[in-house]
Amino acid sequence: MQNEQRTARLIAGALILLPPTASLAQPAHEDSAFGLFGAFAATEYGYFKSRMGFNNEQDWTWVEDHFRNLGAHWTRSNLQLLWDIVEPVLGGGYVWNNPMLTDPLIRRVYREGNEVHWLGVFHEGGGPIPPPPPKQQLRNPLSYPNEYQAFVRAAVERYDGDGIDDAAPGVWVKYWQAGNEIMGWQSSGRTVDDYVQFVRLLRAASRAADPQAKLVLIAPTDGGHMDPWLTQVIGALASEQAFDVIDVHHWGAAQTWRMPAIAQYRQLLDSKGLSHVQIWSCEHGTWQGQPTGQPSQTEQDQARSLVKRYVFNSNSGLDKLFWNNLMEWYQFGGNAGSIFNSMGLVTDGQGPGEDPARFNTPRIAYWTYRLLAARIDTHLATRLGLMPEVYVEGQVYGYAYRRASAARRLYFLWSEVGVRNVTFSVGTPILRLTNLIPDRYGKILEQRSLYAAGGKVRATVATDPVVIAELLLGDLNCDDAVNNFDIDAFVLALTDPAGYKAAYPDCERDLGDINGDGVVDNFDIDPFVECLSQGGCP
Ligand SMILES: [Ca+2]
Ligand SMILES: [Ca+2]
Ligand SMILES: [Ca+2]
Repeated sequence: MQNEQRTARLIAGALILLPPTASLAQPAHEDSAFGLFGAFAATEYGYFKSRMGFNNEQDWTWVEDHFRNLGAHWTRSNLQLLWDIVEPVLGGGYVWNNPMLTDPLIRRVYREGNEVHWLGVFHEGGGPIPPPPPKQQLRNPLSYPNEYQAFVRAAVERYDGDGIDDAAPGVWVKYWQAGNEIMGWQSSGRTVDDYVQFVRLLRAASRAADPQAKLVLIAPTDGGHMDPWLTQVIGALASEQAFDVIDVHHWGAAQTWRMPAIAQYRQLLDSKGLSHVQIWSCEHGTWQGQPTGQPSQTEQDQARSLVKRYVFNSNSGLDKLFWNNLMEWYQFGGNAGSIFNSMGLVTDGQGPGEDPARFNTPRIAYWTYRLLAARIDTHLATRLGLMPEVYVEGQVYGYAYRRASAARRLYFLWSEVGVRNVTFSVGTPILRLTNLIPDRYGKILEQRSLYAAGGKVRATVATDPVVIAELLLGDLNCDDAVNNFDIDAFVLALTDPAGYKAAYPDCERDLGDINGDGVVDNFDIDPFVECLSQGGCP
């Protein structure tokens, strides 16, 4: 206790010594792997906002609530750093509050308590403008390198959170993307060499404003194979410390959950001395419904694919995945059958194969995303990789994680070929299986305890991905520790099994079988007290 008081005094003293302008504002969870693409927007989601009667502020409140509920910590939007929008007349000054709401939107993302990070995309320019159109053609940054660098410096300085020329306290943008997608760069006739030049301009200008600024490269739109255009860019810039992240967009039908390019990019980057460069997928999704010319997919299909997209690809080297989207677009690009009308974690009920009665309700994939984020986000678990005891290529997949809060493991498993029995080594005698595909209200449909024998557990896996969690003996309240907070739960488990089940629905009464004789009874009391005194059961 004395030590705690001393520590508290030291912390209080240190806080007083900090100058008032010091940046304490960095939102938590920069390492999070869970993002949502395009969630905070200015001119998008018109159909949804109009039906809800939302203005942008109300829409952003709706968005924030969902981020918190989902456990998402990243977002990205393409349109707030369109040079022509922010600086409509060259040399005529920057308009930060413009039709794309650059200032209000970024400030809102960083509102206190949100714990959301924004990836800012410096639009590649040089081609036709996305709607709404103030002009037909965007300026090509390469045609005005000095003016473009001045714009980049001003934008990074405004949102970097260093207390100098900042838009608002709390805004903390550290990652900037050099263009959206490769196609947009190519369609205006620009080459790999032109792009390399663009990256150099951006790198120098962003670092001049913020030495910590990180750069993300422009994205290819298929994770099926490496994009030769991008590999040329990586090769040209490899020796310059010019970028920190590559981005690979990936959608497709539910069964195209694998991104084989991720492992290949990882190998390429490592081979060029770029092992610090991360790989993100900042636009990523699959649909529910039947977009034009595409297979019909159920909400379950979408949710199953979401688990595999996260678990398989992150185990191949993917560091972040941004789902495309929270609320979905309506008639994307004027196309009523676009796949992008039907990918949202929350549906608008519009689009082929969607249920109109489901307007503004979470799809099953929403609940699945939430279940995953609460278990495997970067601050909660460490990847241990493929489970060789169960893995059969094309048939059964299994990946292990170690939880940060305790030395116990989580196992994610699914089968591509129907029901399969698997047996694998585990570290605890009791485990809990949870099916990651709940019902449309988020209710878990399958959850049961598994018991190891001889250090191995046997489980049945099928189409729905499941997580099997090692449980801590004596941790009757399932908070990952064995201590005095477990006493009430232990007493309840001992005296009132039904009451225990009602009070701790996600925990397991058998964790009170401390002496391992198969029943929870008075003979477990003495060993339980011993567990408490030792901070854990032997
Ligand atoms: Ca600044
Ligand atoms: Ca829709
Ligand atoms: Ca406990």
